[in-house]
Amino acid sequence: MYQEKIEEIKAAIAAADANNPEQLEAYRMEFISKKSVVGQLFGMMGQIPNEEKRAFGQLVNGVKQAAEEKFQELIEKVNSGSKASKSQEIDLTLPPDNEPLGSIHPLTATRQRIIEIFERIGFNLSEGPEIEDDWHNFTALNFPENHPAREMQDTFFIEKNPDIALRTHTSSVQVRVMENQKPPIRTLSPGRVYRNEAISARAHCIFHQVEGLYVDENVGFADLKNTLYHFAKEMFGKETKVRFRPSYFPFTEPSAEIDISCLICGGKGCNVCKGTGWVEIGGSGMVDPNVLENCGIDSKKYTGFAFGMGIERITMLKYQIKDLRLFTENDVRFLRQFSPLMT
Ligand code: 2NL
Repeated sequence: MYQEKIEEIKAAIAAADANNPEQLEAYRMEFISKKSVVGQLFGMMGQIPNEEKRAFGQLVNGVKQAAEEKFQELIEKVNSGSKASKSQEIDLTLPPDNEPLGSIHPLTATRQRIIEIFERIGFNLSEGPEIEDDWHNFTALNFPENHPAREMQDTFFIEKNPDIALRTHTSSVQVRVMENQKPPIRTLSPGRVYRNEAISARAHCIFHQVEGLYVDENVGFADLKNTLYHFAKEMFGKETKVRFRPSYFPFTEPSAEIDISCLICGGKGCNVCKGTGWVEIGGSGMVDPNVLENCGIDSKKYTGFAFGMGIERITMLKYQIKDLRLFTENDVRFLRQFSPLMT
């Protein structure tokens, strides 16, 4: 009696077909799962007379194997069918999806523009470590032993005695260039610098600087002024005026603060320039002979000028950004405003 039922199931397995995952699952339920017709055959073992159990067991196992082989066959069929249809869906002649592009960070755009201006007049780029020793960040640059910049409240020290700190300016890079190269030197050092300051709209403990250095025979203050005139006109427009105010830095003598005519009012006086008509863009000076000697350059033969500017400051002036914190908050509403910027 069961022989007949088994033949029926075998025929049903042989005739079964599946063209998609749903039909495959229906097949599994009908012929593979515990509750399937094949599963139920095993449950019948109890009712089979002992002398027939062996023959019955062999038959049922045969059905089970046939059901599983067919299942593998159908899985392969469904899988290869779906692959074929998917590859047919791809049209290689279509243009690619437009991935949304980010925008250039305003500090990157400013840095690239500054680099471009100076590269065109013969400056090359130099880079150096952000973690510096005392010599390259302070001592070689003529900072006296008791200078306030050497205090814990101004500089992030990593180790004391010997002192290792996060560089407070990129002058340290230029010290390294002077130690390793012979004049003529014309180099530009952009980079990140660190100072131990409370974060506010006007100050941050991490910011970016670009410094320039020119060392050769007969380099004078007129070269410094003309180089920075050229830079200001290229960067801010040819109507821009430049003035130098006497100042002091440990590493230059004489030293001068660099001001440009206010970009907003053109010099008449407004709230951006606080009524003065001028805004400061950086500092400069003739490299102190002590600094040249510290770096192994003969100060009797060679002279040089140097300058430094804050990239955040230049960017804020150029785009009228009022709060320094916007540069690091990564708010896309701020960043997207610069999407048309090209370098
Ligand atoms: C500022 C002022 C300045 C320098 C940086 C310099 C570098 C060497 C030797 C001498 Cl290796 N000077 N750099 C000179 C004058 C001013 O920066 O206000 N920066 C934001």
